[in-house]
Amino acid sequence: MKKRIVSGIKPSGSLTLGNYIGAAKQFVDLQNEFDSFVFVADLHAITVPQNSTELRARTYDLVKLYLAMGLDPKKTTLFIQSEVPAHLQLAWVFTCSSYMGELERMTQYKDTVLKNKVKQLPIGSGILQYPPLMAADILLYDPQIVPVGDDQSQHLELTRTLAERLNGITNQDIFTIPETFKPKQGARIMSLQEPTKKMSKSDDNPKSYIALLDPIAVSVKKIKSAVTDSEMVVRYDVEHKPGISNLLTIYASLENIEISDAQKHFENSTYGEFKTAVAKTVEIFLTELQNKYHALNMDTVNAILDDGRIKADAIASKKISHVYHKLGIGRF
Ligand code: AQP
Repeated sequence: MKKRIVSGIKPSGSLTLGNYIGAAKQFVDLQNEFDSFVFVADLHAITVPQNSTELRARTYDLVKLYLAMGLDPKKTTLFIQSEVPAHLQLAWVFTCSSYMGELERMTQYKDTVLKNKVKQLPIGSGILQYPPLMAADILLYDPQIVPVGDDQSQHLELTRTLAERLNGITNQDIFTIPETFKPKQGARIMSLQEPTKKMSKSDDNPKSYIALLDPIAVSVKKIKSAVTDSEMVVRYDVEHKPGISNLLTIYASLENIEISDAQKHFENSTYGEFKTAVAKTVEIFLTELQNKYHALNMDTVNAILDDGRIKADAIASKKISHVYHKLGIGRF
């Protein structure tokens, strides 16, 4: 039997180059080798307030982008998280078996608390419960591998802890303990404007990220105005040259080469020449992606999602019944 992978992305904004390089690119590469499940994490998106029309549109956008990137519905079960009720059912089990201290320690939670305090916004409790839902998303399908970017490693570690805890409570291996799979390079693509900070789709400054559906000319301009340094040498050094290192990582990831080879390629280039070359690589990648995205129609997308929902639900509903049974929930 093939080993399984599961992962998802939340439609909380327009997908970025960071989401692609750190996560989605791996989904595409791994689908040939693994039994693959990829979903749109729409329930995660509502941990922060969303406009309903935009959320629905972004959900479809994300599915179309998954397909345009190369996810093949014959190899990958593609579905929407909210259409498989067992995600929320199992999330409650993990909510009850996780501790406040563990949830409050999560960096993503702490960052949101800080951000909202500065903006004087209330802190929704959903953001605290994000990791139990993520644990459910994963453990329902018993995957061996979960491909994610660097920022999700901590949540994955908690997922493993929760799985082990439940296995311990029931004295049975009801959950497979999954391994985190991060790309060799590009696990954390940085903001183009503040390269010590992660590129994020919900960043207030649109110049900080490349949105995959941005007009190409806008993306080219964003690369060309990316923050660098005054040394004028194209060299990979994350600590002292985060901006240049980030652009080298983007270039190497999209060209499918090692960062060291990219650095060699640009050793005699000026920053202007280097940025022009990175922008060209991004332009070629986005043009191909957007052409494929625009060629997809809603009927095709809906048929793929119907099929995905049926396949995912069959596994997930069986799993939740098993978990409830083991925990003594419901009738004999
Ligand atoms: N900058 C990044 N570099 C590499 N990988 C990244 N990922 C996100 N940003 C980067 C990876 O993309 C996957 C999906 O992420 P998500 O949408 O579920 O949540 P996120 O990690 O919170 O992504 P964003 O873009 O930062 O969203 P917002 O701004 O809404 O919070 C994950 O595997 C993630 O690691």
